[in-house]
Parts: sequence; C-alpha cells; structure tokens
Amino acid sequence: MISRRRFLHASAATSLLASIQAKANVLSLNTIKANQPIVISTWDFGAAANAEAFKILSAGGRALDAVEAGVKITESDPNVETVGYGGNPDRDGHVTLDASIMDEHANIGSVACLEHIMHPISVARLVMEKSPHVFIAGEGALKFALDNGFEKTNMLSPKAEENWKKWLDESKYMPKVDYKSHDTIGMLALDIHGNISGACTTSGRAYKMHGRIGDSPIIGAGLYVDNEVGGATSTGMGEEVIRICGSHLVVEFMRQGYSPMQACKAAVERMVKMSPSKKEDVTAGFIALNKKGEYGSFSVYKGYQIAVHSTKEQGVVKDIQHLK
Ligand code: SD4
Repeated sequence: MISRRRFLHASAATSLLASIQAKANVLSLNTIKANQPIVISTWDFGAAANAEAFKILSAGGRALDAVEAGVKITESDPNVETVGYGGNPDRDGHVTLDASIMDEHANIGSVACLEHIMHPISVARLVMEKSPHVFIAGEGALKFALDNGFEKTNMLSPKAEENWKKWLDESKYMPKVDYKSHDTIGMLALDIHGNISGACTTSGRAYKMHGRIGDSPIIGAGLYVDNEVGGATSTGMGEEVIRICGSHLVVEFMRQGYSPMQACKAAVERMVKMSPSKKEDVTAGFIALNKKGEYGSFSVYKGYQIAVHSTKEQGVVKDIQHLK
C-alpha cells in the first residue's frame, strides 16, 4: 500500500511532469514552422517556369503539382529550342520528347520518344498515376496520351524546321561543348509540407538518331527524388549521365552528408572519370535540393546557369561552379 506521504510526493512529481510536458508542447507548437518553399531549375529559361511553380508552392500546394505546372511553361515556349514545342527535331525531322516525374512517395512516371504532344510531362504524370507501368515509349506512349484526352499537335516550329533544314546541308552531328544543342529543363521543388518532387523534360539532343533516348526520362539518371534526403536532376549529354546513374548518385552523395553542391561536384567528377573518352566532349551539369531547402549545382564546363525561386531569392544564378 502506498503511504500518503509517498502518494503526495508521487502526485506532485506527476503534475510537475505534466506541466513540463504541457510547456514543451506549447514550445514545440510555437517552434514548428512551415517549411519555406523553394523551387530550382536548370538554365535561365527556368526562371519563368519557377515563377509558375512558386505560385502553387506559396499557396500551400504540393511540390508535385508545382513542378508539373512549372515545366509546362517551358514545354509550350516556342523560343526554347530544346524542350517541347519549338524543340529541335531528330535528324529525320521528328520532334521526339522525353520526360519524367517523381513525387515524395517515390511514385515515378516517364515517357520517351513521344511525338505530337505539347506536354509530355503531363503524360509522364498520367503514366505514374493512371497506368500499371512507370515508363512508356514511342507509339505506345502516343496512343496512351491520345486515349486519355491529349490532343495531337505539330511540335515542329517553323524556326526549328528552318534550322533543321540548314543542318541537313552538312548533316554533322556535333555533341560537343555547345549548350544550345543540349538544354533540358529539370526542376526540383520543396513545398511547405516538407515534401520534394521533381520533373524533367526535353526534346533531347538536336539531330539525334531517330529513336535515341537520353537521360531525362530515365529515373535515376536524369531525375531522382528521395523524400528523406532530397532530389537531383541533370542537363547535358544524356549518354554520360546515364552511365553513372547521375541523379541517383547525387542523391546518394547527399545521403552521405554532402551538401547539394558537393554532391553535384562529386557526380560530375565521377562522370568525367567514368567516361571512356575522358575528353572535352563530356558535358553535363546537375542541380540538387535537400530537405532543408539548401540547393547547389555543378557542371563540367563554364556557362551553366540555374534558376532559383524562394521567398528570399528569385532569379538566375550564372556563376555556377565548374570543373574546367
Ligand atoms: C539528353 N540531357 O537527351 C538530355 C537533353 C540534353 O544533350 O540536355 N541533351 O541527353
């Protein structure tokens, strides 16, 4: 039987504990802040895409919706010659599009070599949400899109057609240090709920062989998100990024404690080291975002740019660190 003295002692201790816990709860409620949303993307054209994505993030929306809406801006911009409408065709004159999307639950969806569709990223999302698969290519991807209400569009803009015809005169495939022929939009967003999603979409390398697929639709190469760690995406020579499973590698480096910039740098170094040619023609860059909203980027060559949009900064970062 518990004595009255011990009971009083015990109940005093219990109420002290309860009051400490109550205070701690109030404190933790006060100190739990919503995450500061942020969106980053590749290249200067990412700024307009980020602005669209940030509208969704600042309204409390999902990072997944933000990245899809963001990159759609670039997909329909005829002035971007490397993504969606206005994108450069392959050497046979077909605009073939690659896109991928990944959300905070590790849901994934991709399309590759998709023709005649204005928003391949939305088809990738549909693959993720409405198909039993994660990756659909070519005719099958087009059929899936059309069956689901997407419209068939001529994606070859007059300007892209003109440039292609000029290229045909020489028919020289030069996947060298020419940023104009290999720009993709890759986008990563962190929403106020602390979740990260990513999207990546491109017309691929200008004047590629028909049927060639790059890194952009390959989860782990052109895009990867692990909601416990962060996300990464790439632009540049897909052949080289695929070889090292680039975006997955960046995320794994972040898991080991690297900052986003260090992780991108380590992946770029690995890419150059692993490339059989190890020469000047290896050109690519990564961007990465971690769970704290810290971002970073690194490229092989000078001239790479990224766009950032948060409450603190909006614009294009031009002085990205590089290897050479
Ligand atoms: C690709 N990384 O298809 C993409 C697009 C690009 O050079 O940037 N190409 O390889």
